[in-house]
Amino acid sequence: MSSIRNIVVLTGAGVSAESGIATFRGPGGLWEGHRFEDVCTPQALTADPVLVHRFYDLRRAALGEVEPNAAHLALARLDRAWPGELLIVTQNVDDLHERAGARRLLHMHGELTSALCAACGVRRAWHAALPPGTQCDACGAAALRPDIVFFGEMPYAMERIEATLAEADLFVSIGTSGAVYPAAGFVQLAGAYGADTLELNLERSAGSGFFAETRLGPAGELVPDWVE
Ligand code: BJW
Repeated sequence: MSSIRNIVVLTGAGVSAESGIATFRGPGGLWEGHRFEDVCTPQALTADPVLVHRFYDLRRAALGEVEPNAAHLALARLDRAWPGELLIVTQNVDDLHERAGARRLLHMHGELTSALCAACGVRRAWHAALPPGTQCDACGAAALRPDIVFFGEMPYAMERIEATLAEADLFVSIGTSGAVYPAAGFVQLAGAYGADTLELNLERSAGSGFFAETRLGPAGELVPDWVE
């Protein structure tokens, strides 16, 4: 990595799989039992707030039963040790990267441990279940909702992510199927700006053909090997 200074790492559900959090599109995926259209759109939240809140309450509660794995810990070590620019962009809404110690981290699809006011945009910590209908204490104009980027909503920090990709020397994608945009397009963007591109995934993904190199295997083995 001698000529590399700026690194962008994109992580997906596969990085948390070995911690026991189900991925979205694999067997036993999170959507089983719930059509994701029923829980992951703004329309679903309006139509059935109790169902949507319960879905995220259960997932939030489950965070207490999982721990960061070797992949999260290796990325946190990289974050602490890397002297150049580094940004870990996670699509995951769990808190395992930060619990492993990563600091240069951005949650582009929101966070289970955060609540969002749809009226004023304030975000606040959400550790215990808040009943549907709990009003925003900052503006009082709307009910707090899970701080999750639903389909059709703009992911967080897109300008910053795109600017960072433009400066990247290396883009590394870990444990994501490449099925959901705009994250699925980051490899092409980074490549077009001249970054080297590496994919670490259990199996070939929808975007594998866009990477200069793909290494296949579990993140808990591949990520420490790459970092060390
Ligand atoms: C392992 C492993 C191990 C397993 N080790 N690996 C038509 C064409 C193009 C786009 C669209 C379209 N129609 C609609 C759209 C846009 C839409 C979209 O992409 N839809 C697709 C379904 C087609 N996107 C959006 O709506 C986004 N917003 C948007 O586009 O705004 C407009 C915009 C315009 C211009 C610029 C920017 C924006 C919002 C997307 C929000 C996604 N939200 C979710 C739900 C979060 C809440 C929740 O958790 O409940 O985010 S969906 C879900 O998918 C979640 C994930 O972050 C995301 C990605 O999934 P991920 O992480 O890749 O998981 P999996 O399960 O798919 O894959 C896991 C991988 O790991 C697999 O490859 C395994 O092999 C691997 N693996 N074990 C290593 N041990």
